[in-house]
Amino acid sequence: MAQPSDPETDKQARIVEARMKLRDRFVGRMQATPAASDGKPEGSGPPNRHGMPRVPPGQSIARGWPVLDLGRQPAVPLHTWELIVDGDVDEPQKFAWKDFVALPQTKDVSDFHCVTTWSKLDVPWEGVQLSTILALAQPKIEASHLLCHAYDGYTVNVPLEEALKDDVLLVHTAEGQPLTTEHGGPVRMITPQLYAWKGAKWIHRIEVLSRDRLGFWELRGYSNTAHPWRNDRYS
Ligand SMILES: Nc1nc2c(c(=O)[nH]1)N[C@H]1C(S)=C(S)[C@@H](COP(=O)(O)O)O[C@H]1N2
Ligand SMILES: [Mo]
Repeated sequence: MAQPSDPETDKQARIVEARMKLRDRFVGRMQATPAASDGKPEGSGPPNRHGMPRVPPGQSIARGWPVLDLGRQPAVPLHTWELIVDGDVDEPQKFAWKDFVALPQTKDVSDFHCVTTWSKLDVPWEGVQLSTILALAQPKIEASHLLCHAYDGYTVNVPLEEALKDDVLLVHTAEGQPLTTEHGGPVRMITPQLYAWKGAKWIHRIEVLSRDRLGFWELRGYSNTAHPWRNDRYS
C-alpha cells in the first residue's frame, strides 16, 4: 500500500540518490587512491590498520590531543556561523547552524595523523558526511577538487576522490563533547585517510574547482597528496 509521502523522508531519499550519483562518477578514482589500493605494510586500506603496525610509518601515538594551528583560534558563535558551498556547482549552498544540524547525521570512529608525527587513534566523531553536502551542491561534471577556506584564513585543497569517502566528515562533536574552539569548533573537517592538515578547523567555505589549487601548507612544501601510509609528507 502506498504510504503518504513525508517531506523529511523525501528529502533524505533525494540526498541519498544524489550522493549515489555523485559517487558513481568518482568510484574508479576512489578505488585507485592509495588508502584503498595499496598492499601492506604501508597501506593496508581503510581503516588503514588491521593489525601491526597500528600507526603509519614515522608516527607515534600522542598523549591527549595536541593542538596545531597558525596561532589564531577564531571564536565563531553558532548564530553567526555559516557554511558556504560554491564554485563549480549547480546548486550553491549556504547552511546556518540550524540547517546543518538538520542534515542527516553520522557517527564514526577513525584515526587522526598529524604530519608532525603524532597520531590519535580511535576518535569517536559525530557530524555530517561531506558527500552529503556535496551531493546537495551538485558539483559540475568537470569539478575535480575542493579548496576549503576556514575562519582563521587557512586554506587546504582536497581532490574529490578523497573528499567523497565515507569517513570524510564535517564534525561538530568529538569524544561525545561539542568540538572545542581549539580543535576547530563549531565545525571542522576530518580526512582520516590523509594527514590531518587536509581537514580544515573552523571550516567556513568549500569552493568546488575544476582544477587543483594549492592550500596554505601545500604552497609551503607539504605533499599535495598527503598519504600517511606512504609516509608522503613533503613534496
Ligand atoms: N583552519 C585551520 N585548520 C587546520 C589547521 C590550521 O592551522 N587552521 N591546522 C591543520 C593541522 S596541521 C592539523 S595537524 C590539524 C590539527 O587539529 P587539532 O589542533 O585539532 O589537533 O588541523 C589542521 N587544520
Ligand atoms: Mo599537522
